[in-house]
Amino acid sequence: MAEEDHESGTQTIERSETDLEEPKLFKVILLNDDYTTMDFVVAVLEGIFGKTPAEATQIMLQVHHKGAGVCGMYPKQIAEAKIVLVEQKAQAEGHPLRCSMEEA
Ligand code: TYC
Repeated sequence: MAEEDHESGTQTIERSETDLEEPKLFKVILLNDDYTTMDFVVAVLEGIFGKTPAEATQIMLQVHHKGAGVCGMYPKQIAEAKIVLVEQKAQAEGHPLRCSMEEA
């Protein structure tokens, strides 16, 4: 949107909020394995991804049965940080749990 000031010859360009780019979002995907306990996965989904106990159980079971499931969608750096947190907690507690991410 441009407004001309005819006396001074200057032009003011206004950029409306809708021109701002939304940050790209990335899906954090939890992967199944045969060794991580179901309770640990539910605790990760509650503690790191802010899920309710019911949501966490549903996502955990979907991963267990289908092989993978989405834990949430975040800007790139947040998604990367959450993956590091999951894998650090898993390693500290002796679970092989892994995550991946993909552009949403
Ligand atoms: N498959 C695991 C088991 O039977 C449970 C599990 C669920 C592991 C989800 C990882 O992301 C996962 N104990």
